[in-house]
This record gives sequence, C-alpha cells and structure tokens, in this order.
Amino acid sequence: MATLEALIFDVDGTLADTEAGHLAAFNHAFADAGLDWEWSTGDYTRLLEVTGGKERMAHYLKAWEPATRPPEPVNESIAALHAAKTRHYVAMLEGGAIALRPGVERLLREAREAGLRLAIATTTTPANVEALLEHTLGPGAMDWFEVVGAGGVVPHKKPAPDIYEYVLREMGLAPTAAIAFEDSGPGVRAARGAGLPVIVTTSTFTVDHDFTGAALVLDSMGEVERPFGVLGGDAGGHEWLDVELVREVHRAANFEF
Ligand code: XBP
Ligand code: MG
Repeated sequence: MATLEALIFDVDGTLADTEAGHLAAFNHAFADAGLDWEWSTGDYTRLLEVTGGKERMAHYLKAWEPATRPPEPVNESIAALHAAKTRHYVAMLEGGAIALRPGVERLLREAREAGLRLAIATTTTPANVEALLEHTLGPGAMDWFEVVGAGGVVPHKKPAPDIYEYVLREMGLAPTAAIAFEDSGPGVRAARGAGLPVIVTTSTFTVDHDFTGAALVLDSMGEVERPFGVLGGDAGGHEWLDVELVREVHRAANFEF
C-alpha cells in the first residue's frame, strides 16, 4: 500500500479565488495599451478554457478579434500586454485584495505539522504565486513548498500532465505517493494524466466544469464552523478537509489502482 508523502496544490481557484482579479488585471492592461478590448465575466468564463494568460490572449486574438492586429509582431505585443497584466495583478495581491479560500491555511498548517511535503503545480506566472503566498501566509511562505512548478517551466500547460510530472520528478516521488488539489477541468485532467488522485474544490469560474476522474468534489475545503458541501465522491462523514480525510481519499484511490 502506497504511503502518502506529498500534497500538490493548484493555485488559481484552489488556494484562492483569483480569477476575478486576473480578469480585472487583463482589462487594465488592455486599457493601458489603448485597446478597446474589455472582457466580461461571461467572456472570461469561456476564455478560461485556454490555460495560461499569454495563450489565452493569443486565442482571443485569433478566434475572437481576427481583425485586430497589435502594431508589432503578435508574440511581442502579447508578451508586453501580459507583463503589464502581471504588474497590475501583483499590485492587487500586494494590496491584500485576494485572500486564501476557506480551510486552505488550516490544511497547509496541519499538513506541515504532520510532516507531509508540500508543492505547487500551477499554470500561472511564478511572480503571481510568490505575491499571493507572501501576502496571505506571510514573508517566507514560499519556503513552505519544496517545489513551485509554475507557468512556462514546462512546454505544455494544463490539461497536459507536464507540470505535475515536473513536480513529481523534482520531488523524486511516484504519483502514488502524492495527491493533487484542483479547481478546474483542465487541472483535473493534468493531474490524472500524471497518475495522481485529485480532490476538487469548485471555484467561481469553474463550478460547471467536467470533473470526471476526481476522487472527491467539494464546494470548498471547509472550516470547523463552516462545513463543506460534497458535490461528488464520498467524504466519509467528514465536514471539513483535514489531513485525516486526505489520507482516506489517498488510500481509497490507491486501492483502486
Ligand atoms: C490558472 C490559469 C492562469 C491564470 C492567469 O492557473 O490558467 O493562466 O488564469 O495567470 P492554475 P497567468 O493552474 O493555477 O489554475 O496570466 O499568469 O497565466
Ligand atoms: Mg486552478
């Protein structure tokens, strides 16, 4: 029977409900550049089917705004737009605009006390991860995570399994020794593609995604005073996600393998 050694967390939508912040940052960058692009919440919900901010803008240009051509070569202008968007987003995080979701800090602290190893596997830009963790968990919070797999460190972003495979490789772990925490369909597919069991906590923009393959689907990690809602799978009578429930899900998932 495989022993659980590591918890691997997605960032956007899982650690914090960040996508409304990303959306505002994209629209700020478009306005700064004098572009008349304004993504609505509905637009962004559809555009989130493409992971990665640069890839999302390239898709938008090609599929939604084929008539618009930024002045310089497309890739340079997308890179410049994305750098501006990241500046806006990081400034939001530094201003404390985005908090961790319910139960996240509690589970992270419990896992550390239980001697479990922590890692991150995200599509977002590394600077965004550091700003979120340092301004929610405090200075040095990046050190809680043995590996931070983020953004372009791998050639293919989620739903490709690359980022989870990278994190497992860097940690020297087999997929049976870890479990992933995600909020989106592409994220579940990426983790399952790497052979990891997945616990989903749905978030604002992904609640209608297809979570096929997830071991457990919750509406949040829950807190003692704020029990989670179970949307799929068996939470074994638990009312919040703690290390004991994570171990139970990991055991059940490995038993099926
Ligand atoms: C979600 C994403 C990211 C963010 C925007 O990442 O797909 O692209 O939407 O961040 P996660 P960038 O894997 O954490 O859910 O603009 O930096 O890509
Ligand atoms: Mg996510």
